[in-house]
Amino acid sequence: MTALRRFNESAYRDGVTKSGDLFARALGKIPGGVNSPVRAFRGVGGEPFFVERVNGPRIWTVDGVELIDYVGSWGPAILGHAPPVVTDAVRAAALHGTSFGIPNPLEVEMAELICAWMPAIEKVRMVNSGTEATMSCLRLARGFTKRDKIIKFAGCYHGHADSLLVKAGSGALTHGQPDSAGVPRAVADETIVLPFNNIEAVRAAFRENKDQIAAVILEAIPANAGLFFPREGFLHQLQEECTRNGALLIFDEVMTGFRVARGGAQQLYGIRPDLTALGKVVGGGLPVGAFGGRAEIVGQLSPDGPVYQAGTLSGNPLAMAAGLAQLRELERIDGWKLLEDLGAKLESRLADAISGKELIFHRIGSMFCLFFASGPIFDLESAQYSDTKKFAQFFHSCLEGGLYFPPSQFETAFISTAHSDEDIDQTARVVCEALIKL
Ligand code: HOZ
Repeated sequence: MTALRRFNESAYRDGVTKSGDLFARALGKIPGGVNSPVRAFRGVGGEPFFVERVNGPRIWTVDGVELIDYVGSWGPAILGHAPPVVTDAVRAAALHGTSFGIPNPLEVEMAELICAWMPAIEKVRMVNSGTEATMSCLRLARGFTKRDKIIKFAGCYHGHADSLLVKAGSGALTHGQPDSAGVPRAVADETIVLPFNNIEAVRAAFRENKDQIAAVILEAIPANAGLFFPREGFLHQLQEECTRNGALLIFDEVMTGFRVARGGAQQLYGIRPDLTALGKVVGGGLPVGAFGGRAEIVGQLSPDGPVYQAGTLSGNPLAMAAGLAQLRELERIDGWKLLEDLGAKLESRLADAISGKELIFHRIGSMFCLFFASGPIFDLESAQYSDTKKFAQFFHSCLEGGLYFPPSQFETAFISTAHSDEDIDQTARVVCEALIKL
């Protein structure tokens, strides 16, 4: 890779950059200069850069800096950026119109594909974001069970709906605001927050709130407070507790769905959740989410049932075309095997640099995260032992070396099928150098 320019060139130190100018203008008109807080670099210091174009595993900034990207648009870009199968599908669909607001055949194809790949989803509805998907799962669970309370886990992030912005991960955690202002107390009070991987806490919550809990929602593989994993048996125990107590189990697979395996985390762990929320990969880079599950529950949605949910752009033909093209290509190339091989290669290249240090490398397939701690890390509290100052130094060293990782300790990096073996070698070299400099 040739870095046309690097972040440590004098022009960047002096702030005379197109990105700098754009950010100054953005600050005047956009809160924080960004349209989503995770982009703001506040967790690592400095200013975000602006991007002109992306292709495969690479991004080019407006100042001509070339970077190998491990953010992947925060998850959707599993085939890399602008894969021709997706851009061709979007172009072809756009020629037939960008939005109908009337059923279109691609929605049916998408619903059939999702239900085939995730058998726990017997019926599915398309929405426009992961937030909409999780929010709609909660309403559906409350409508179905006729109960109000939900259990979530500290550090899990399920988008920015009111009930879920309590001890949330991702940008909320990065910016030290895991409980958002503006969420009515009465709403937050219906959310019971527990430590991840602690089944005794779940049992106690069910005892103390008998017949009041509608659902337990979780990221089966939490990826918004760094990346950590469910302990052996935890997910099955959760399912047993939900069944015993008449509550629904909701898997938020916005990050893991169609990424960690064709059938997501639920396939890997052999669990059939009652409801599943999807986003990111399913949309091929367009704004898409989906939620679904047992037909008996999803059948409560309007117009069949009393739970209302709607959307002008839901099932949008461009978005369906992009998502279908991406998913079918992933299957054609056996993308999950490729991603595992690339991830394993990166992990093995980093092993020596990490072993024996206060560093923990967590990876599942193409998702990974480096903690600056001695571990073990299995919940929000243990993740917060990571040294975020060291992470910030590491992030900037890598950026100068031509790598773009998520600008926060409390996010997860993504490999795409477009990353080559050479990209992984180069990444490992830069990461090892960055670790030596700490
Ligand atoms: N859900 C993304 C990963 N934490 C963040 C996307 C965003 O908030 O912009």
